[in-house]
Order: sequence, then C-alpha cells, then structure tokens
Amino acid sequence: MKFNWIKAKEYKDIIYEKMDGIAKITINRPEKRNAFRPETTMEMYDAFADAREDSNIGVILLTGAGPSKDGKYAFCSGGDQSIRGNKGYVGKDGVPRLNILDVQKQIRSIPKPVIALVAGYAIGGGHVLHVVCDLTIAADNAIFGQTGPMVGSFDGGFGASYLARIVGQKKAREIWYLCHQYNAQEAYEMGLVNKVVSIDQLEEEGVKWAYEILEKSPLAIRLLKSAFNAELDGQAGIQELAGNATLLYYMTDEAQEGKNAYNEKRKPDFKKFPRVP
Ligand code: S0N
Repeated sequence: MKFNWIKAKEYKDIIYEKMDGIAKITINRPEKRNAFRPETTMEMYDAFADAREDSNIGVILLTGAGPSKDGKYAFCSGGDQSIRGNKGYVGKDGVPRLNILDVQKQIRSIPKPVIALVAGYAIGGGHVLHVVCDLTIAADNAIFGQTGPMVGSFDGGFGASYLARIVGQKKAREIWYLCHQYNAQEAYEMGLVNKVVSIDQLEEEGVKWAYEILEKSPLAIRLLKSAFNAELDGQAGIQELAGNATLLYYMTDEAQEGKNAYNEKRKPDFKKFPRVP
C-alpha cells in the first residue's frame, strides 16, 4: 500500500516525512548500506527533535532507504568506516565525532514510541539503533548483528547493557564476541524484534502499529515509556519519570494554587486540598 507521506523538511542524508500523527525518518545512503556519518547523525537529531516538539506527532518510524542499485536492503550498517579517524567519525568540518550516542539517548528519552522498521542489514551501530527503539518490526530479509570486535570498535553503552536486558546476558555476549549474523526468524525467537513480516508489508505493518498506538491515551503511553526507561537508566531514567510527575502535578488545581498565590502576592491556601490515603 502507498501512503501519502508529506516531506516535513529537506535534508541531505535522511528523508523526513509526516502523515496523520506519524513521523518517518529514513536514513538515505543506500549505496553505503545506510551507514551514518556525522552529518547524517546531526540530521537525524534535528528530525527527532522536530518530531518531539510537534504535538500532532504521536509515533515515529525509523527506517532505511532501499533497495540499493545491487538490489540489497539495509536498515543501517553503523558508522561510515571510510571516514573513521583515530578519534571518531570525521565530518566535512574535519571534527571527529561519535554523535550517534546523542541520537541513541534521544530515541530513548523522546516521550513518544519509536518503531524501527528493519529491511536487510541492521549491523554494528545500525543494530544498536534498532535496539534502542521502543519496538522493532523486521522484514523477512532482515539480518542482525554486531561487528565491533572485527572492525576495531565496540559500543559498551546501550549497545551492550540494553541488548543484554532484551536477549539475556549469554546471548548478548555471543552476539558481541562472535559477531555472527542472525536472520529475522532467529531475531524474533530471541525477543530482539516484535514481529516479522514480508518486505512488501513492512511499512504497512509499521503504520498499522502506529495507528493502534495513536488510538491510546498519549499520557499513558508517555508515562509507560519513561517507566520502562526508569527501571534501567539510573538517575537519568528517574529524572525522566520525575519530569512526567511534575508535568502531571502542574495540571492539578493544587499546583495552580501555589503559582497563583505567588503571582497574586498572597499566602497559598493548600488546606483545601485533601491528603489522600
Ligand atoms: C552491512 C554488510 C554486512 C553488508 O554486506 P554486503 O551486502 O556484502 O555489502 P558490502 O559490499 O559490504 O557493502 C556495499 C557497499 O557499502 C559500503 N558499506 C557498507 N557498510 C559500510 C559502513 N559501515 N561504512 C562505510 N561503507 C560501508 C561498502 O564499502 C560497499 O561500498 P563499495 O561497493 O563502494 O565498496 C557489510 O557492508 C558490513 O559488514 N559493513 C560494515 C559494518 C560495520 O562494521 N559497521 C561499523 C560498526 N561499528 C559501528 O557502527 C560503530 C558504532 C559507533 O558509532 C560507536 C558507538 C559507540 C561507541 C563506539 C562506536 C565506534 O564508532 O566505535
């Protein structure tokens, strides 16, 4: 099925579109299996920030452009090794960066579900990207794996610890130590993806899941995401959950009384608010 996506902003390395409360970010470097360079990552950061700020958007899809000229698909093959220097990935400005880590944190803390739609390779830092998404729908041609120890790299952050929470310690160590590749069915069996569909159904399924989420209470979804994160993310996770508690508190008459009293230069009257058991 063809959807009426509307381009939301012009970028070089990604395509950013919106439709009916859904934002879609597509990494668009198919000739490099959608490997990211610093510029790609900056564009992704900008698009995710826009999707966060846009109150009409409730769900974000993250995917990769394809197929490439050789007919192969990729979600993302991680950092662009051709511009990797000795301090990070070197962009056009000559500055070495590992700014994909900022996007990983952004995907986790954005208060809206992010769904990875994976066709073809999700490898290296591209694999970590789908891992940090809330949900993953895989095409039946999807291939998952880490390459770090083969190419002189590793991701000891979410790419290790959160992966282990998802697939278990033994499996996560196998994935990193052996650098094997796993097909969509194997990924499904280890709980790494939520569903496997045929490649021509991938976007349709993603949109269907997004619509289902959009029918639910936005605050409940927001609080659930921060609750799932809080259990894993230490003080940063608690900060997110606490921020949502503050948001809810601001919505009460009790909190409004405090603010109004300050602005009206009077003593607040909190006595009228019951202390529930
Ligand atoms: C994806 C693979 C398995 C696909 O194999 P296939 O189908 O045989 O295609 P190829 O012929 O290999 O590739 C087609 C063309 O695409 C280029 N290309 C593919 N991947 C990359 C890439 N990552 N960087 C640059 N170019 C890429 C190929 O070169 C080829 O082009 P031509 O035809 O012109 O030669 C296979 O391609 C593969 O294994 N790719 C490399 C995967 C990889 O090792 N990725 C990097 C892993 N590391 C990270 O992602 C680091 C993540 C990160 O940023 C990080 C985070 C936290 C802490 C540290 C780091 C860190 O950077 O260290």
